[in-house]
Amino acid sequence: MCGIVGAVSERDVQGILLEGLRRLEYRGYDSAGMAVVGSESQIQRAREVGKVAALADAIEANPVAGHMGIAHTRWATHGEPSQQNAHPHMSGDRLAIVHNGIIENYQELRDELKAEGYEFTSQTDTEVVAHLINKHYQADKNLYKAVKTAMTRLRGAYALAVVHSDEPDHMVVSREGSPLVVGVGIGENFIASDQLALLPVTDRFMFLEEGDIADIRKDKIAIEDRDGNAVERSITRFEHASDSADKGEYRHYMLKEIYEQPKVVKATMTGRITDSRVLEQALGTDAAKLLENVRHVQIIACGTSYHAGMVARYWIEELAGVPCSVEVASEFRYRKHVIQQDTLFLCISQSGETADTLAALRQAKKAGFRAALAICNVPGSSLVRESDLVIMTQAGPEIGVASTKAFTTQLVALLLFSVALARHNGLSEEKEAEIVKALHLVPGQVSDVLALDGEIENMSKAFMDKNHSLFLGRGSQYPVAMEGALKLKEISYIHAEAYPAGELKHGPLALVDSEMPVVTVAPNNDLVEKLKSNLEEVRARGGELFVFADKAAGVKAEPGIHVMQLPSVHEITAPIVYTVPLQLLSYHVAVLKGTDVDQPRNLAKSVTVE
Ligand code: HGA
Repeated sequence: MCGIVGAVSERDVQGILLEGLRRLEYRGYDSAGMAVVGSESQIQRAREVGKVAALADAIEANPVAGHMGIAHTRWATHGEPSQQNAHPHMSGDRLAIVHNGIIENYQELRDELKAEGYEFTSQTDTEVVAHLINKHYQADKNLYKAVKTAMTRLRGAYALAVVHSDEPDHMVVSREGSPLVVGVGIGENFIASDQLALLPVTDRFMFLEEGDIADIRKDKIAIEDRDGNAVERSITRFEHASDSADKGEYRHYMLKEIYEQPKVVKATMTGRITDSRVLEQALGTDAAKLLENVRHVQIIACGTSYHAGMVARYWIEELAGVPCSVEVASEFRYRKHVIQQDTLFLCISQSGETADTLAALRQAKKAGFRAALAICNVPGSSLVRESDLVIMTQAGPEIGVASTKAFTTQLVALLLFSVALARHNGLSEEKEAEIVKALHLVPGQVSDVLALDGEIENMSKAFMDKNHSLFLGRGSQYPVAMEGALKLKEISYIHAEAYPAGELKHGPLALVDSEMPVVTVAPNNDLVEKLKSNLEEVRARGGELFVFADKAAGVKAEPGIHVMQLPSVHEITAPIVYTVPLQLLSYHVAVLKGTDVDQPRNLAKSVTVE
């Protein structure tokens, strides 16, 4: 997830670009660079390996002054972090480009361009784009046209910003699959991967849409959509309420974080999928090599992250046909294990500092696993630094102790991983396209569930004076039930247990009576008929049922059975969507009980102790 930033102004842009990069460092931090068109209409470039601070030092020693420039902080996907591979990339000495994303057909384009005499100085896919644009520039010396023509050849995901020193008064930007926002100034304009990068210079933003190309001048912004129509993109003001460290209009951080899910779930897939494919290299430069011969996956995590791992086991075994074990870190680290050959170690932690998970990772690195992959929300955390591959979730800071958006974004990251692994194990293109299409629908489906908040709040009244509850699910919904029960325990202090519904009759059914509400998640999968029989078992003992179900599942409301209809979702993505009503239910029960929702008793957010 690289970060790009650009500015066209009356003033020197170096400081604006550097500050933008510092604010984008959460997206990438293995190298950074900047290219500025100077007063003599020549491009000056600085690139450094490491953090933005290293670039800042380099620029202080050798300034790159000018009124227009582009800058980049990198998280390598093609080619190791090195100065040669750092952006901006140039074609000749007059054209420079920064890029966030992955060009899937870069090898084919690279061969073609090499045959035409273009020389490559990096291993990146980005340099291919630089030469491709330059090639088209030669035809009629028009940067805008050259970028537009080049776009027709690019497959994959990208946000691009391009400058040419012969056209020193504008830059051309475009996006497909990776985010790009235009910051609107007075007598100056900006672009960036994220509006946060530009807050020191503007609070007015235009969000480019997929396939857009834009001409950015200091006093003019012109945008065309993918069909070549001139379009206006509305200007929105940055609302401080949407700042992550602020509760805004919400009563609690937890509620705000539940409501952020459509946005952050989308952010976690953006740039990593096309319409129909997962971009494997978005998982890291070496992803293909490391995933190729994986014969077993060992997942390690704690708490909510452990539940995410349990969902992933269903995906990994079903889609990839690769055996997968899941274990809590505090157990794993204190026992002897037999490591099967070619096992991938996968650890999941929101903070990346969870003591037990970190200790397990450190053991694993000595123990002969094939490689370690981390799924994490905090860039630069210990887990991220110490793993071979990393998939960052894009949840933004999570402040409520009870995890919500971190969980659903972990699920998205795990599904991307499962599909990438499955591709090495015979997943058909059709099946991959079906899953990716289903993923694209998830943010909208989560919003639909949020619209049921009022009804769920109503439902929550039935739990207020209860001391115990059961949560049931089958298949990949069993871990969803576990996560629902954990949420209720954590913030409302009601004892909640989750069971695979088929286990009821082996014991817990003895507990069921009118004082024991039973919550069930029932998407319309092939286990639904079996689940309905389990519900009958509860009903026959006087238990009150609260069922979150797909309409097509045919669960009927009747006395003692409360049914909340959820949108129809694909079976694979259902765990992500079905988590949300359970979060809302716990939240409302806790509010009714008057507990401290954001900081429940006895618990801490980042568990950095054993
Ligand atoms: N493929 C480019 C950009 C990487 C990126 O956007 N990472 O998130 C590179 O490897 O430099």
